[in-house]
Amino acid sequence: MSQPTISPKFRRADPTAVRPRVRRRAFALALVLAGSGVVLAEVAAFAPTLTNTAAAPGVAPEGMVWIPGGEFSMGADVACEGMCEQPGTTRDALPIHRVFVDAFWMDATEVTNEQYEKFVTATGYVSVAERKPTQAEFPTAPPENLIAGSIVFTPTPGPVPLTQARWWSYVAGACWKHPTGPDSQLGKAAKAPVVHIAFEDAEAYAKWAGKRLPTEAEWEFAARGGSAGRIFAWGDELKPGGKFQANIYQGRFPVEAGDIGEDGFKGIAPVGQYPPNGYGLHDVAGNVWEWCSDWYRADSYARSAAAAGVSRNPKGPQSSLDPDEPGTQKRVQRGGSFLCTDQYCNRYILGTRGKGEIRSSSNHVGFRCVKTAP
Ligand SMILES: [Ca+2]
Ligand SMILES: [Cu+2]
Repeated sequence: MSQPTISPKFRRADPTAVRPRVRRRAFALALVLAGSGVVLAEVAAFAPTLTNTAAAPGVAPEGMVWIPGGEFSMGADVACEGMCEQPGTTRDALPIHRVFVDAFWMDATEVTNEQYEKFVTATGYVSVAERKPTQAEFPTAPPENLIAGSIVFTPTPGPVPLTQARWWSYVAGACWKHPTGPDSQLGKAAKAPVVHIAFEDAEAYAKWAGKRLPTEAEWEFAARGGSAGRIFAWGDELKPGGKFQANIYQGRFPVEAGDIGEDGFKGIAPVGQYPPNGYGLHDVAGNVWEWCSDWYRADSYARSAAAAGVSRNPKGPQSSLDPDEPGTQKRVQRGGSFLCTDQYCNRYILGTRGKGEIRSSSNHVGFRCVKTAP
């Protein structure tokens, strides 16, 4: 048990980034990566994706699609204004650097409640959010705080400063079966992505299913769908032809009745409601964040780029370091969620990175799995 200093009330790190205006960085720029000690004279631009040519080895496992692998440019180079640079949409997603990944199978959609329930029925698995935190794990927490639960998005009565994330509540009894608390029902949401999944829950499911979590590089290669340098998984326009391509957030954030659902969904959506990307993957942007197997470090890309050459099948750094919360152990999360909005956090932008404390869960984090090709 790993988080002795953090009250279970505050296990989850807040999502980050504020008020972006998306535009592409047109020129190389001088960049000092805080904390890394690495100073780069310029940021490399995107280069074409070199897709492996080997065909899929036989029929895809149920619900999975073939990701051919290859060499690609990893990272994000959109620029933004205002509060966006604290901590910045792309600050940890630079520099753009070349990476090679082998082929693999990937779940076409996020893991659903229905799928997760099969796992629980077969194994009796109890998720982190369902376990009562112990005094041994949280020696400084008042006993009354040691209650099983998870973090739930709680809209505010009115507008609030976006510099403090006041829209998260620790809700006793919230878990995958009860996404917004004990009074909520699983039944209606069989095809919705499972949420309130801590890292070890996702790993346990993957192991049971004979799969694993994607590395961050695999996830991004797959999300790019064979293209290179796009701002979004579907192109460079947020709403091509006026149509949303992902379940994100429209309306005033994060107020009550603020989520107006112009994209077809207020809150979470069932999986697969939007067109798939070039590899047949649904919802690689929006809906729920997806765990990756890599430890999160803000300077991972600077370290990869400093190593020179093409990084082959990278598995991420050996340990976690988020300068915003140096004491916490975080893994990478990707894709953004139904709460992402350009007013606050626009990590539906392809190549941007998220992170989560490994034993924390919330109602906008889920996962999908991959399987190594034979
Ligand atoms: Ca929406
Ligand atoms: Cu976001």
